[in-house]
Amino acid sequence: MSETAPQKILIVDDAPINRKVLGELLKNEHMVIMAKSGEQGLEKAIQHIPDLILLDVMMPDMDGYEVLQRLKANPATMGIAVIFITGLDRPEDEARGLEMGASDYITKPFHATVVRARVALHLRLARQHRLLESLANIDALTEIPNRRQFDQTFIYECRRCARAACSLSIALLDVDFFKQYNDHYGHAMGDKALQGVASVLRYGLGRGGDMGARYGGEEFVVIMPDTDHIGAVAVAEKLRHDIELLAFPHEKSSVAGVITVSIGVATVSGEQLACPEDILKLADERLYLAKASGRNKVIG
Ligand code: GH3
Ligand code: MG
Ligand code: MG
Repeated sequence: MSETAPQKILIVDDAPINRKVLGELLKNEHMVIMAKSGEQGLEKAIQHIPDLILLDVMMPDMDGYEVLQRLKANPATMGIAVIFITGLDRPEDEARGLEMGASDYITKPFHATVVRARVALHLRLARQHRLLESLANIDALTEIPNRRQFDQTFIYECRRCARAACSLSIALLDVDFFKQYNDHYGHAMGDKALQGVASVLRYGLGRGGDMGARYGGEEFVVIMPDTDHIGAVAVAEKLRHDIELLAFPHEKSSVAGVITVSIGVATVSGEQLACPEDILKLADERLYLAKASGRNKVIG
């Protein structure tokens, strides 16, 4: 994102006059999105992922504290800065808002210049925060999500799938005979091959909710929420095939003469979702079976 791209601000307030005043104040410099209830605020936050949210506290359907709590519970929205703009001016209200994770607290009636200045400050901080986040969550070599990002998303998806009573699938991929590849072609070529495998995970996953990450070394992992076992094995099989089609020559591989991967797939639902480690263990056991039974295979 360029430094000059306009940043998105979501204003959540049930009073039309407040939305109008704040909108007028900010619309020339920023992209402004409006929501007239807490529920709609959450929907629009997920839909637009704004850089900043100006949040009213007292709203009839869902108050601002609850909206904030829900934003903070969702990895997709937890990083968004939230400023409360509220008529509640008791110190304990302000302290509560800040303790719950709001970035700032502005009491009404507000001064236009102060709102503008604080919005500018938090947008600046949001930019810096996002840059650090992406550095912390993206693998430097392959530029796909790293283990840290995977761990966060995995725990979140396990909880979400448990609540929604759906199944969650995981695929663990490991490059076949990669030590020999490095030994024969050199570490720099090894790095290129890992970038190739990562590009298949980045572009070859069909559904928006699926996420491929570098799990470590020459191992990769794919999370497939709301995906049953048959569907997950089909996705894994497609990935295996696409990686083979990259056709990175690997003359020391006895499997196919090109870079290949072995994949273990596990699907869980219901109570099993309470133990994320077990899902990974199951996928890992199947990956081991795929290795033991000849490599360049999917075992589900
Ligand atoms: P298998 O088919 O059983 O998986 O055998 P393997 O040789 O792939 O497995 P092993 O675990 O023995 O070797 C993994 C190799 O991956 C060793 C390690 O040096 C290499 N590797 C791990 N991370 C990187 C990396 O970032 N770049 C490069 N070039 N190599 C890496
Ligand atoms: Mg390995
Ligand atoms: Mg390997």
